[in-house]
Amino acid sequence: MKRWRINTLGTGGGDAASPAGPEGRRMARWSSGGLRRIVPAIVLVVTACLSMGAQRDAAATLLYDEAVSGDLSDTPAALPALTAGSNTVHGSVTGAAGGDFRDRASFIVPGGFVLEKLLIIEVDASGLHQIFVSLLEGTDFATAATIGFNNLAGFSILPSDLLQTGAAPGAQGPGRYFLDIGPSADTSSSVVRGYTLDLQLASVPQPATLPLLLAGLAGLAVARRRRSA
Ligand SMILES: [Ca+2]
Repeated sequence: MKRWRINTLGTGGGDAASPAGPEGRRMARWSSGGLRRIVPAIVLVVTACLSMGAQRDAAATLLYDEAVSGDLSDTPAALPALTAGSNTVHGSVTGAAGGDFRDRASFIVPGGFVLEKLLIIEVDASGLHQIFVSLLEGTDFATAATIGFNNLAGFSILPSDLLQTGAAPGAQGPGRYFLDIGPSADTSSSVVRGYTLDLQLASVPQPATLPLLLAGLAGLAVARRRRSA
């Protein structure tokens, strides 16, 4: 590990090597007042950066893993509640009909949030991306309408955002949604096609907070003008 050595500046007048005159006084000021002011500021910035990183990490949730919670089947299972940030779903399908031919699941986008991205971040099928992912919206799967579809046959560039491919429906507001995942090519082959999806949930500013914010800013401006008058 590399060691950093900090050259401390003279703290008193006893060091013969310390420059005298204005230069010396300037350095002395740096060592006493300047450093005292700067060091807490640096600590604050570093702490803020670290805590931001921690929040990002905390926002990455493994929402569902077939290896842990069981195979998703033709009947859509309700996924756990999404949280703001990344919500990953990890599973696999095969091409053999009657086997693990479909993975279906439902999830809710709660009020005040949007599904900002639906990323297909990983597909494992011997280098071939032979799956499709559909996003549907509705109260139940039988009548739900398809709003996004991504067919990953062949070599696709990942991650791929389903909300920005095909018809590119864009961010989706509050409601009930369904995922429908299956093999898109070589459908008679029993090769296992693993996948990882990332459902990215983002909060939207409430319309009521904007007028409040503007009123607060206007109040501050008036108060400042009165004070200066
Ligand atoms: Ca599965």
